[in-house]
Amino acid sequence: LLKDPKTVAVIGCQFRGGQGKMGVEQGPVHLVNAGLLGQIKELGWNVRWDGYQSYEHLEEKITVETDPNIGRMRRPRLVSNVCEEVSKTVEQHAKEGQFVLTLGGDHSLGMATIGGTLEVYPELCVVWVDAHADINTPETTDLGWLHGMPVSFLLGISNVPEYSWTKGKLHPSRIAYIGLRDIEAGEKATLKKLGIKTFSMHHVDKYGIGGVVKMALDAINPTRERPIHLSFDIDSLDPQFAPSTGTPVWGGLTFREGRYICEAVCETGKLIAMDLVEVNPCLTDPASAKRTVAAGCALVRAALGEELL
Ligand code: HAR
Ligand code: MN
Ligand code: MN
Ligand code: MN
Repeated sequence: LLKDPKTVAVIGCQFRGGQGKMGVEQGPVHLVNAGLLGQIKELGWNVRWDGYQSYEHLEEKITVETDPNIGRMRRPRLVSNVCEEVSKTVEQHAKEGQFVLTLGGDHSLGMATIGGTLEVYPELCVVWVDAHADINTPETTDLGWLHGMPVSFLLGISNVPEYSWTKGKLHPSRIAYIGLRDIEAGEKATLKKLGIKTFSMHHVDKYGIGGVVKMALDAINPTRERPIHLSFDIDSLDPQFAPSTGTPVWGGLTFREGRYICEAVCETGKLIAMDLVEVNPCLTDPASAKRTVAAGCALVRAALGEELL
């Protein structure tokens, strides 16, 4: 899948337009300043740092005035334009045989990153680790923020002309969730209707994280031949381990459980991309922000093979 010498392309997406809080655009800076790129190199990877992507050219052009809501969707054109651009960047790196690591930024980016890898790996499956299902459609969303909606665009169940670049190629049998505990009624109905594999915190308690990851992979990748894209929302972790995030929910994964998911997915040898999103270092005291960033770095290292060395 990946070309030698094994290279990680790292994209620092300074984007917050898919949600309402300041600061999530600072996630990449804090992760990099914590030494993440050096840590990845130490694991034996070549690192191709793609730089901080600030999207100012789009934010200047697509302002609040020129980007009114579409239905309930907030900042719909800005999110679409940024994600389309990110998607092309991700696709290009994947095409070159590089592992693509995207640092968010908010989780609306998920439609971009997975949209990009799907172009290169049509057989791709997705492990989405999150407290939330992020599968709202323009019809079911309550608040209208796009970070609660990316999966619906990947599946092609949200039809908005401004998002026609999202091709909706992900089959519902190719995505599994781990860590869910805050899902809205409309989302529940969608998940049920499409028969999507969901592993909530209830299942983590019941079967243990080892059992849950195995069941998730058995469902979406039974022979372990498919490439895997891991989309990791830091709010899947319990707030005691990752307090600095926009929508924290109690009762989440322990740090070890989060790490285990990354280790086990890495162990398949099929992981080709990872997103680490919703790290917002500006929402708490500096010590809590530091803890959140350190957890994020450790998750990335595990996904890139730290445990296997
Ligand atoms: N379900 C809610 C919404 O759609 C909350 C969205 C979640 N926040 C995130 N994404 N951090 O996982 O608005
Ligand atoms: Mn590039
Ligand atoms: Mn999310
Ligand atoms: Mn979330």
